[in-house]
Amino acid sequence: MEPSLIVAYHEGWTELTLNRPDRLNAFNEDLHRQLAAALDRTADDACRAVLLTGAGRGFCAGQDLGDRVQSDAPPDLGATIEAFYNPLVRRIRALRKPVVCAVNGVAAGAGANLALACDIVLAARSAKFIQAFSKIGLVPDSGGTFFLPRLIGDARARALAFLAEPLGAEKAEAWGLIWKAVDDASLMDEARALTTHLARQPTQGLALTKAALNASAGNTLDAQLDFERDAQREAGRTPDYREGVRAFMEKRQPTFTGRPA
Ligand code: T3D
Repeated sequence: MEPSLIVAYHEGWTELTLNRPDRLNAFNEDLHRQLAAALDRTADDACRAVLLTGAGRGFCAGQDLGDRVQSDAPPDLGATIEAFYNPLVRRIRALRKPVVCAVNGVAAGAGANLALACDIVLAARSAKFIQAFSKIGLVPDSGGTFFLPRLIGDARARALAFLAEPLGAEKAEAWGLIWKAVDDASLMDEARALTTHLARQPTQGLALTKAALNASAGNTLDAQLDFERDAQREAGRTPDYREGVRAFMEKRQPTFTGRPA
């Protein structure tokens, strides 16, 4: 049987491919468990960046609704959010390395918000983002109500959430929802080149930058200034900072190891 997640190890980075293409990579429990375990393995220092994408013509269609055909009692969706979707978003945000998402096709429901939880999102020009929840009476989850207004503003967030209209990749880029829309044919080359580049950068510094940006959403300016001070103190102790300064002074390219202080 095909694995629901394909894991490919490269030098310094890991590529994770959601692999249920006949269901547009919708999540069942097996895929959740596989992805959680794979993300936990990327915490290893040897992995300095992660690339997430989908197999086939879709990125991810959110929850597999085939598993939600109701019998008599309604399901407790709060329990599955608590068990699977919330931990997934938390894992990605807490990972001390950049997570790139290559949205290769439609990203709907929790699939769209999974992409938004990643650090840098590239999307194929033909890809679409759909807050599909309202069509089945649900609420945007997996951080949708957090990420959308912060990325694109309240007016657009409300319309996308209430109307579930598809948002094309180019408009998503223009609105600031994602980093970049790229030609379909070059998506994976660009995404892999970007992830390879990130895997050679000062990993500890990027981890601290990620933590600072994560924290800024809930902080006052004062608290954020304190956070930056502490993060900078930690970054200043890393071998990569020393190497970066030396390389600059010696007018050569730095070689970063990603090692902690
Ligand atoms: O339940 C909980 O635990 C709570 C958490 C919820 C999180 C959520 O994500 S809720 C939202 C769930 N997702 C959706 O509502 C999206 C459903 N899918 C669609 O609306 C459409 O499929 C798309 C707009 C994403 C793509 O449309 P299109 O026309 O390109 O493809 P299609 O023909 O609809 O889908 C292709 C196949 O994938 C099809 O199967 P078939 O007919 O070829 O055998 C379709 O049934 C299947 N598929 C697509 N999405 C899902 C799915 N099967 C199960 N679950 C899906 N979510």
